[in-house]
Amino acid sequence: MNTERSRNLFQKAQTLIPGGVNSPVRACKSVACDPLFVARADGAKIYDVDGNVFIDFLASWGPMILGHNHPTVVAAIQEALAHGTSYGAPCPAEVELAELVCEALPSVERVRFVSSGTEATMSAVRLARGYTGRKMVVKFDGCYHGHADSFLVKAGSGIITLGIPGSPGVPDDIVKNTLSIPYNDVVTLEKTLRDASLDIACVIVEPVAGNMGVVPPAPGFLETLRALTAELGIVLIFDEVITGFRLAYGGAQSYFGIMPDLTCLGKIIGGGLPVGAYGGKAEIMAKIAPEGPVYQAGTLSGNPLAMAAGAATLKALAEPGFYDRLNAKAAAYADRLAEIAAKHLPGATTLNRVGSMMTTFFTAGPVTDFTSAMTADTGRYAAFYREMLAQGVYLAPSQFEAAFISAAQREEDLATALEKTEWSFKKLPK
Ligand code: KE4
Repeated sequence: MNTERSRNLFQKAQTLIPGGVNSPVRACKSVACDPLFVARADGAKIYDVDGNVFIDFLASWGPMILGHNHPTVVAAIQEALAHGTSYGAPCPAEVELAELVCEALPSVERVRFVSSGTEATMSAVRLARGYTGRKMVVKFDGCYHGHADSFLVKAGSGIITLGIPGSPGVPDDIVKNTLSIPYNDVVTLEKTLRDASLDIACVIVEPVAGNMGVVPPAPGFLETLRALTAELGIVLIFDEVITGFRLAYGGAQSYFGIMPDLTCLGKIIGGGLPVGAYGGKAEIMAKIAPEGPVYQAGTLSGNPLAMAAGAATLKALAEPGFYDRLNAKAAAYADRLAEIAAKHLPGATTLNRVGSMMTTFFTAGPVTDFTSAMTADTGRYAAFYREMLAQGVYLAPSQFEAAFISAAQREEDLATALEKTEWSFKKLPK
């Protein structure tokens, strides 16, 4: 595969941008290859600057559930563009997207838009602390909620991918107010939440973990979490930056029937443009400035182009049967993928899937939490990733991320990807 232009661009980028990338996991360090520079994307395909074509399973880390360049999303952005790009003032598009989000998510009565998932989660935690007057934040090992100081404690995504224990620059004074406990461990969860000395403001959870690879909630885990936080007056925050509008039109909270107090969103609700959001109970959201005293702000919050892209995306996702079709396609693909893996690496892989998000772990499994996820053979995943890339299939450059099925992938795309998967498994050292 010719990658000359990417190599030249990467060389120049590294003289200007730390690691040559604007987000660490894109540097492909954990899969031991240099990143390809993308020229364009369309439908189910990614095209790099050297003319190589890939079937895309990264979906820009989740947002591109419709596929790239969806005609109605592009048209909505183009129409908005004709009216300007940013006003720094309220605009009708913000109200339209807010209405779509509040109608879609059963627990969200009021919503505030920001420009990234990180902004959404950091604001939700500040709000929970302001609302309860308490300090401690409880998160789960391997879950990632963006890069705000409070969250860089045993976090997932790029933190485990790069093997960073936490992050320098986060003062102990901040870290001491974040407690990370094992995902899916209801005994530790109950013991922790009932410890009155901890002064817990909130628990933030990925209702389906996507940042240690895909790890579903164990039966009863979310139910226990909801019951305990309700009993103890602790704010329950669902970080649905990945699962929001991914698992169902109503997100994980509809998929599992568990209602959080606050929900964080990102990725899909921007339709590929920068949007995050946090929302939930009106009583809690009323504490946010200018209505209440908890401050949060943003120059590009509610950006008209991003709002238009988000609204067009949600309207397309609201089509009857969209998720039934997407999740059925994902299930069929995952079944074949698991068969191929078991045939070529018997007892050495395990596939976790919820809806259209999945991870093939290179370990016997089961993978139910951070500790079991960490048994994965990241060297073998890296070899698999490189072979799949050479075969024209674009996966997440990390064992600890998700692969996504999109509406744009046709049966022939998935059939081709499965052929390439079998070829790649055959080439892996046993
Ligand atoms: P952003 O600030 O990256 O928009 O969102 C942070 C975030 C919050 N919550 C969850 C559950 C998330 O998955 C994320 C970001 N996801 C990672 C990949 N899993 C983004 C990719 C990257 O960091 O480059």
